[in-house]
Amino acid sequence: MEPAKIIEELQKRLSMQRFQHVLRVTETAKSLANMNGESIESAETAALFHDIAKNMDTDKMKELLKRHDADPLLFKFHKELWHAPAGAIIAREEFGIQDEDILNAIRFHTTGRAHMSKLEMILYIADMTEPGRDFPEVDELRLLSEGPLDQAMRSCITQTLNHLIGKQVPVYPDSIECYNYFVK
Ligand code: DGI
Ligand code: FE
Ligand code: FE
Ligand code: FE
Repeated sequence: MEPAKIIEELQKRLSMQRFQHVLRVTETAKSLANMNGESIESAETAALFHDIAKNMDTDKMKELLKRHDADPLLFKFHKELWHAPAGAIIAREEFGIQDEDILNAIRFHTTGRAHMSKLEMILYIADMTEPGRDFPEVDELRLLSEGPLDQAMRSCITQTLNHLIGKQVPVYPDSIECYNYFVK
């Protein structure tokens, strides 16, 4: 799908701040794809769609997920986790994206998971290290993102888990499985 068409649609659905984040993630993801011999076009499509459901009404998002047989466990966790699988559904149903790797990158961009593909890692790392992100550890993660993807991913998911545990919020099983997979 033409990036310009997706961008037009994003502007209708997202706040200006969120839209700008998506553009920065997209540039970061394309650069990571280029460095790692992965399809730049796939990285661009996955990144453009990744937060498309971020500003969606919570009840509508829940309804959409239920209609598409999402894992009921999701609803026992914070609604922050819902926009990722909802985004994958929207990309497929409304925009005709069929590439499973792209859809999985969108679906797992918030939690990560075990056995992530290169594209999935690229989107996760890009989302976390885009130039607008500002937390104490981000510069180290940016440096690591210039090296092997699995090593950068290990540090990113460790940072996420540390952050969640520091806040004493529940950690979704996919996030824990992701951590276990990458530290092994
Ligand atoms: O949508 P973004 O803000 O660009 O970033 P994101 O989709 O990676 O993360 C959204 C939020 O989800 C972020 O505040 C961290 C949180 N999160 C990630 N993994 C988990 C989680 N929250 C809980 N409760 N459990 C998780 O496993
Ligand atoms: Fe997100
Ligand atoms: Fe993220
Ligand atoms: Fe994001």
